[in-house]
Amino acid sequence: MAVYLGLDASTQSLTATLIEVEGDRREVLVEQSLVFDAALPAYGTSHGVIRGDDPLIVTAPPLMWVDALDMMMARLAAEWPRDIARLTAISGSAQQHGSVYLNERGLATLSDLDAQQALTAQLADGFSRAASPVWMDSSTTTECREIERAVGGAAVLARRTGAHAFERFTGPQIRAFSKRDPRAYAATARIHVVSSFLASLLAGADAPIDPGDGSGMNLMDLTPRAWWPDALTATAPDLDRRLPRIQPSWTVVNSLAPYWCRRYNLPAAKVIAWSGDNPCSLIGSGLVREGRLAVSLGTSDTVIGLMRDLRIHDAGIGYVSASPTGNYMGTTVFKNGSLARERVRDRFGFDWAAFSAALASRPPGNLGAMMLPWFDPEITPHVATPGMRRIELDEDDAPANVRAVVEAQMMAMANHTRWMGGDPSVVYATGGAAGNRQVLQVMADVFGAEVVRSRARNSAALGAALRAFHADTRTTEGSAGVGSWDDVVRGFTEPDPAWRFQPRAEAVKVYAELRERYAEAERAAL
Ligand code: XUL
Repeated sequence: MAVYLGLDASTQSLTATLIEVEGDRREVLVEQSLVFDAALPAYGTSHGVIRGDDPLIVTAPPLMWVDALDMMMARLAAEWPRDIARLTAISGSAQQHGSVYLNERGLATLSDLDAQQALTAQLADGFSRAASPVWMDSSTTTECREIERAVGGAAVLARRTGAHAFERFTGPQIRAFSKRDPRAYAATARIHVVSSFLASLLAGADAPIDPGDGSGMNLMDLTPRAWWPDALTATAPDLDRRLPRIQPSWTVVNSLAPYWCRRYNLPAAKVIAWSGDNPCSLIGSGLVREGRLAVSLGTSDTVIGLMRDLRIHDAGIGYVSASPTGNYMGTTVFKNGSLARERVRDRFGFDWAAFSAALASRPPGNLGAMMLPWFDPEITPHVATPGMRRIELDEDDAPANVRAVVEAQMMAMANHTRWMGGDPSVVYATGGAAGNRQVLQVMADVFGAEVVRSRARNSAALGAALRAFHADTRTTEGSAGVGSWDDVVRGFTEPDPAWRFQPRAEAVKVYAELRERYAEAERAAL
């Protein structure tokens, strides 16, 4: 019986999902997380990141991700040796856009890992940049405009790469680094995204970037799924030789490096290319057909959906990526996700149960009280100068503030994701806050669609495990292989019957009007 491992290196934690597949028998064996702040306090992160004096700059130590991977593999091998002995293939998912800068030594170390020494010791001096910029960084507005101008405008860039230049995207981040620290840039031999970096460590080889994560860089030509020379030239000198190759999401990079096999007694499983967390969530939520959306309520709130045909939003809301199924997908990100909900919760000294009770104590529409929840700089809509705004909202009224933050988030998501394919018939809720029934009822009422939740707690890690399964059955000689993506996800992604929420007609009517008012308030504030 084959066992597949999916890892998800998200902003705040590393999660491992082990699944077993044997014909129609499909089972999640293990779901384990390691939270960076708690498990690896020496790196000094808060919520997985480091913020300095400049609120626009947000980074994470790449060595922390290395440490976490080592720790997780050791734990899996020690605690589930019998399952791990049947490990057939591994893939992974990682927060998108973040970049890792290796010097010559670091690049050489990838293919020469020594099983006698911890990974961190071998890689400690392998970076030309100690701090990796992550998706929460919004310090590169100047570079975004420079890149757009150099390629002939924002619309040209979007048509080629799927996106206007976004501050967090890897290309603008690389440009900023090459300008701010040209010597360190010159000492950079390889620039990986988080996903391809971690895949490289498992494979003991320089792993490719898959087209799903490559789409989050403002550097890849979306149709041929290859680096776009104009974007490379517009971004930084000699970038071509610093980037890994782009290869399909189902590429077998190598077998698990001897480091892992010797050190933890792991089998030489296939290492499949990693992808971004949103492309992996698409699979792990079962969004292998159009007309379904997934809303992930995590550090960021992210809305994704499969697209058969390429559709670009002209005004630069959201972006289009290559999907791991071989099609396209739309992604729209709202940065003020769980941190905004936590701010409101903490301001009134609530725990999540009290937060839910407060939410349920106010009617749909919140008696007209509204919030623009831009505690941090916002991605959608673009808000450079943060600041939460209240509209007819008493700042000391706890239930009203709780309802206001949740309604605002849901209305912003519903309004700004229409471009991805119209109103969805069903919304799959995932992520931490999807465990809150009151929040999901608001989501159903605002979207006017059924909201469901699947049994898997981490759709990105599950999606990575399912991609490992898919790639393995494609490549196993003599195997019939899986017929379709519907077959791949079958038995893992069906909605949990205990977690289905129907839109309520009265509330849907209230929100239809309120969504217009909310859009108006956004326009007025900007
Ligand atoms: C996607 C995005 C975030 C990160 C972190 O564009 O910025 O969703 O992938 O999860």
